Amino acid sequence: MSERRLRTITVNQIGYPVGGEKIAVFTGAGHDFQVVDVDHGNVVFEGQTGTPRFDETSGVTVHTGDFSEVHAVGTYRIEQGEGIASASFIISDKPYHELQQGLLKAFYYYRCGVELTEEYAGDWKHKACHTAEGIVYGETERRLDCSGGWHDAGDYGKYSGPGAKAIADLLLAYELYPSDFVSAIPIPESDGGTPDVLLECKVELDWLFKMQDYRTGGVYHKLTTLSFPDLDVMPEADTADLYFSPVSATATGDFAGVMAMAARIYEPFDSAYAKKCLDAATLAWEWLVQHPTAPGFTNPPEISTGEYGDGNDKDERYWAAAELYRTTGKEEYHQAVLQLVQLSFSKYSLGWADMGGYGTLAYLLNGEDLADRALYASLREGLLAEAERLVEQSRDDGYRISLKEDDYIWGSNMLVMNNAMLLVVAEYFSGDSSFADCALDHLHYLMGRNVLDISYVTGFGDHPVMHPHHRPSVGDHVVDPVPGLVSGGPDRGLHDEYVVEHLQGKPAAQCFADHELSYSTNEVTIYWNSPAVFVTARFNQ
Ligand code: G3I
Ligand code: 9MR
Ligand code: ZN
Repeated sequence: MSERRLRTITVNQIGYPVGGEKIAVFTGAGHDFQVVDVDHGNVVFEGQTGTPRFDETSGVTVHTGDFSEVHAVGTYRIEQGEGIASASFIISDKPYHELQQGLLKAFYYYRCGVELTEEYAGDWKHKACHTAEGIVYGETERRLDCSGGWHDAGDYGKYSGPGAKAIADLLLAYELYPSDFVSAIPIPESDGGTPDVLLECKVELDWLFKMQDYRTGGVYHKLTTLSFPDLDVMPEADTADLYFSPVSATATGDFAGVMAMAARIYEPFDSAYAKKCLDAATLAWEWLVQHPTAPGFTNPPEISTGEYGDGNDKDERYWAAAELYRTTGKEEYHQAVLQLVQLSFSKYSLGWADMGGYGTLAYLLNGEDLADRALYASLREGLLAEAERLVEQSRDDGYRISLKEDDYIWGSNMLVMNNAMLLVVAEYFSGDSSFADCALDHLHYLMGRNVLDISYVTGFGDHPVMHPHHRPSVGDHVVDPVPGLVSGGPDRGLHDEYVVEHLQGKPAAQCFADHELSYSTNEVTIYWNSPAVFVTARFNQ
């Protein structure tokens, strides 16, 4: 990682919406600051920062400067005399339009099994990859088509549960904010009719169908080579055999949930496809009913790729039941929700392992009239209480986000965006815009208002991540990484050799290395991008 002098004034490197709060975070000594119009060179606002305080998670003393009074659309910079300046940023009605498009376009770059053509991928084009049939682990004679979908991350594995989370975020974003998905990305399938977000999700759904064992309804946990290929291997050069790992209850629950959701959302565009989704969801549900208890997935001995282990499958079952109820209205699924909701798991989490939040959202979005009144009220109340807790935690944080010190885990940026998503949903159900303000603070953090003055999205902001642990970006010899990818972010657990060597003793929010070897802090995944699409969609309203 090249050493770079950190700026002492950090901002969202994209910018701020015209209305609402605009805050920069300062770490230097001076308190007076000016907002300068970059195009005209004049000072448009002068202010003073507030009382400094030490922020433990970031390890710096911070103070904030409020320039919410600047309302004119334009490009600005914050300055504090000679040589001290922030990144330049815009103030506009929809500052995050391109960002949202870029975050969504990332899924095209993650595509597997097809050529990424110059027309759509530019310099990041590559040949079709992973087109051979996969071997069903433990059934050497059985080979099945497994092409398509999205690569999971910086590796080329394809994992059913994480894929379902990514689709769920994108479909929820579309469901709540359809007007933000009108412009073409574009992708090869763009037809001006079906929104691109649905066409892109169909790529992953089409692959997910192949992960279901039609004989039983169970869903294979993942599809990967036995071990990870080297870091500079392009997708089309990764030709080792692919294996379907065994069926798991978590994958099957996620599959049922996302397919039931897709059945509802694709119905107006393609009812035959919607029926196919619902049939697959129903079959998966039958597997779950027949396997009321199942051990958590662990890698077979020969397989060392991502495990995505998760010992609790109640949350995935709950999500499946809630989506099936919402889509079909059938009482059996309602009864299943009422039973599952009593079990022990988080009802508000949106992580790849903890999918209970999606069940709760499905139940609430279905409306009070079709719900058990008491359960509806308690889930709604619980959601708002959780959001309120996030707001309070954010008040205590120097960079105004809800992560506490021990929340800086592998993929902490997923937590940043998941929490923002929950806040946005709380606004949706309560109409209380203070939840949205707090969610926006989380986006500001992601885009540069953080102790490392870095935009965690490749290709966006004036100091973005440049060296993600992403095999195509390492192997393609193009200087810039594939754009629009959300990096995992600081992980205080120091889970790879590179950070163990370089980041000992750093405060939590500084446990990040923009280095391709740091897979535990600087990898990218589809399910870190997807909640960011949801959040930006809200702020493009
Ligand atoms: O939840 C616990 C928390 O309670 C505890 O306080 C904390 C302390 O470290 O750990 C938390 O668990 C972490 C877990 O992620 C949370 O989701 C584990 O430490 C951490 O090791 C685990 O990391 C996962 C990582 O794989 C290693 O298993 C990431 O979530 C997961 O996103 C990542 O996924 C990989 C795939 O395996 C392969 N493909 C790339 C992908 C991204 O790196
Ligand atoms: O590249 C792999 C990455 O996608 C995974 O998230 C990570 C953790 O499972 O592992 C990476 O592979 C590394 C392996 O675990 C250890 N040797 C170095 C590999 C990176 O090239
Ligand atoms: Zn591939």
